[in-house]
Amino acid sequence: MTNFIDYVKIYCRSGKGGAGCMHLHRAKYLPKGGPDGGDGGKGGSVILHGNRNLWTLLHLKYQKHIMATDGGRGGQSRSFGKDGEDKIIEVPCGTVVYDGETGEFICEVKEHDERVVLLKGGRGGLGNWHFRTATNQAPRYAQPGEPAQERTVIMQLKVLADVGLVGFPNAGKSTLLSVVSAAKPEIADYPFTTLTPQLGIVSYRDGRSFCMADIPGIIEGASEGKGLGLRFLRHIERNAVLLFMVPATSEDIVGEYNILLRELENYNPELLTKARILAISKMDIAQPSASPDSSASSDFSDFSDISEKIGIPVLPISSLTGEGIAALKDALWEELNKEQNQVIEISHAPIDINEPMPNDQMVNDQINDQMVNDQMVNETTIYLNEVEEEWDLDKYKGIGWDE
Ligand SMILES: Nc1nc2c(ncn2[C@@H]2O[C@H](COP(=O)(O)OP(=O)(O)OP(=O)(O)O)[C@@H](O)[C@H]2O)c(=O)[nH]1
Ligand SMILES: [Mg+2]
Repeated sequence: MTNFIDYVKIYCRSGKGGAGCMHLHRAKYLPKGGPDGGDGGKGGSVILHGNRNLWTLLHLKYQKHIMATDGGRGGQSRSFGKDGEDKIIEVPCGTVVYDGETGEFICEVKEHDERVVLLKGGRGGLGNWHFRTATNQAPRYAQPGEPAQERTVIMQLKVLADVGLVGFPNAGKSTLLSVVSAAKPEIADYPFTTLTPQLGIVSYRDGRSFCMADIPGIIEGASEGKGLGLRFLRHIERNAVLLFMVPATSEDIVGEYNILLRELENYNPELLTKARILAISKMDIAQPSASPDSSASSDFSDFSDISEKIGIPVLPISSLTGEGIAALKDALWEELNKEQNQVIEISHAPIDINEPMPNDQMVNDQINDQMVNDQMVNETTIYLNEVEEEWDLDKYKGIGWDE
């Protein structure tokens, strides 16, 4: 569980453009050879690149700075400066980028191989050769390069899955994932067993399959930060269908369902536009209810009254005995293939930048132990030791750029 990182904060900077060259050609027999200063090179850009082989932002965890290189200066004899090198950041599909200072949404990378320019490199300045005119045959100025762009960004991973599991701790979410897919999530009889989202591929009939995400349990108040809920709620933003889960042993199934629904709504009201199914889990240990007004039905196979009340399909299941699992898969598959459920777009509300670096408190220690000797740390050390070059526009004073 320790290596799932879905939140990183990184300072990024593109390369500035190289300055154009101011040079007047002189040779023994050509004392007034004219201007021949070449152009500066383009600064490197910082580019995000979607990579479906990545499932977390772990590889960026220790990366505090990512900087593309500057363009080279132009030279005499109209020689061009070298272009700066782009910095490509490999990210898992589903990475959303926010401004680290304002929390505003900047961009997202959804598909494999998708490239998004996060910060553009500065253009190189023109050499003085470009500025020769009939009236000014020896221009003594050249353009400076365009400045670099810099920004501190927060990257969040929002897992892309077809079905997201929503339920209180201990509802049996991980157990379900373990029986419908090859995933091996931790399962135990205490709340908050699952601390990080897990994905599993559920194989369906005829070689078809869909992806299911198990997220940590949600409790009342999760949308305000209670429990582990809030920081993981974003992982269901991208799901097409939400599978709610309430154990059959619950005293008030509808009540629990409504609490979960309210938490999602508080977090992002758009979540309620997604298709929902309610699975009543642990049917094998359910007891017939004596009290007639309890929501737990005395006839176990019939949850139509609940279904009617909440307006979504309700299916009883037991991960232990396998009861109802096939029917549940059918229902999920049906929902996934409905036209209106295809679109899983959702707008990314600005984030609260004061939210503590989520995984830090929880997983930091384990990760530190695990990775101190890891190459990733060594790589970062280089970054941290790198001396930041002062970049100062004063040296271009009086020439070129419109001030
Ligand atoms: N009898 C029975 N027990 C179940 C069933 N499904 C899950 N359990 C038990 O319920 C307990 C909790 O299951 P988990 O799958 O870990 O629950 P979870 O919803 O993932 O819980 P968190 O990760 O803490 O949110 C475990 O002891 C499971 O063995 C079921 O269908 N029948
Ligand atoms: Mg779990």
